[in-house]
Amino acid sequence: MKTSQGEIKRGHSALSLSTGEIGDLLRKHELRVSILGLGRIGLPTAAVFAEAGARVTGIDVDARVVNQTNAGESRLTDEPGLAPVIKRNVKEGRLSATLKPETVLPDSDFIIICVPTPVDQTKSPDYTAIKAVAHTVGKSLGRGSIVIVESTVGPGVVENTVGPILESESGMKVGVDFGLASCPERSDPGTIMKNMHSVPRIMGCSDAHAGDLVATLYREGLGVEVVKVSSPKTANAVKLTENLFRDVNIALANEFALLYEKFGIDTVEVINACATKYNFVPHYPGAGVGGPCLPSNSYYLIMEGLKVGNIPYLIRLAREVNDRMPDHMVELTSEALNEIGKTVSGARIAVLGIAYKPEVKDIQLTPIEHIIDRLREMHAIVEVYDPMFVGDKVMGLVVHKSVEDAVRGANCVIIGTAHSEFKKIDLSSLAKMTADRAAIVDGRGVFEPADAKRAGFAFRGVGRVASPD
Ligand code: SAJ
Repeated sequence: MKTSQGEIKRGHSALSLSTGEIGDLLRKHELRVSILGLGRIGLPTAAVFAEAGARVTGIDVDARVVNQTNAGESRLTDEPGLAPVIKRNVKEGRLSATLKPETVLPDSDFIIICVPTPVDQTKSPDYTAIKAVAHTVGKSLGRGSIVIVESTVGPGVVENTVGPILESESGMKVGVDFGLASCPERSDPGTIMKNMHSVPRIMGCSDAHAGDLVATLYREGLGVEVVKVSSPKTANAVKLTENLFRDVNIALANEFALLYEKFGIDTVEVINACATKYNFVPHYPGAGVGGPCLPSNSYYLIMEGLKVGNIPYLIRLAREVNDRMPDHMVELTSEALNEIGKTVSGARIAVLGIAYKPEVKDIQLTPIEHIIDRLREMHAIVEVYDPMFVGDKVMGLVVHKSVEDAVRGANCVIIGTAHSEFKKIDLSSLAKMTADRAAIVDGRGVFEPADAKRAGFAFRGVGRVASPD
């Protein structure tokens, strides 16, 4: 329904819609979607729903993000395909952003929460942001709206924390006056726009009809399969299970690596050979596990386990194994330098790659930060290069503009991130740039040990066979 001013006033309550009307309203640009949190997940989510025809308003507390979005720009420069979608939809009036949730939430059909849920220093989940957002939404919640939590939280947090806050602030009842669902984000930073249209979504809602409407929103809006599960807590359990499966298996690969190094066995060779078996899921050893997801997701489950007196063992031990890998990298660096008659103290060490994973401009909980800190404490002279951070000042260091600038005269080169650029490095050329006899410590399986040794480097790699033969 359009008012005389052309502004759409919600002439319907989302809960009163039939699933068949969702597609119609999308095509008529009359479905109103609000996204809380315009970060790595929220901004692409806002963009793709606007592209699907919804009238989307992004809500954030950061004026820079709001202004950038309204200018049709995106600070997520490492998400291919995102910028043009934002630009087009802002220009066509389907995407905007605001600092004032109260101006849009009352008229929103769907309200999608995409705020961060980090863990604090004590490894406890910090739900401050999502609780604050729940209060904000509750205060402006319109009857019939449907709230969707995409943020990763422990099983039960949506039902037992978010829901009661929404009810107390709004005076309304979940499942009666408004809907509440979990549809955890499932995107891989760096390929989010592709994932948004390809990765099936897991959705759990306490109310069947609201759940059907949410499933239809994602199916029609994103064109993805939606797997409906029996409750929000089940959806959150799925998200954590898939991420903790990954963290535990990476830890297992790291445990093999710590062992096979001592046996003179190449762990990467072993894992690649295992991967020829139909039911083996390959994971690889490395310098450590970083990013906004894996290092923290385990603690959401542990926190909920604590509440019921069941503290998981394996996922906690896996975190300990993975968290030990940066220190292992420092040990490997010391060993490699000793092989060429040097010590860490006084050595020039070039760290190639600080991002937590390849091709993303993101150092959240990157294990490389701990490695750099330790090496500097040991009085090494550390230089860094990362193609995603050229010229930036991070971890107290200015990122060089090239591999050559960082490695010139270095006694040791550390590979911290498997950026595709590093896989193209010619090792004999590298040997001419570094100091006379230098070392390589490969934290991400970028080089073959034999190639590094052939180029004259003292070589160590996580899980790899050390030089000399
Ligand atoms: N890592 C290893 N060995 C491996 C794989 C990864 O050491 O075999 C390290 C990476 O270097 C990185 C960390 O683990 O430091 C995390 O890697 P990741 O590939 O899991 O990257 P994330 O954290 O961006 O994971 C996200 C997750 N997506 C969501 O939570 C929605 C994860 O579930 C996905 O599996 C992953 O993207 C993906 O690859 O799609």
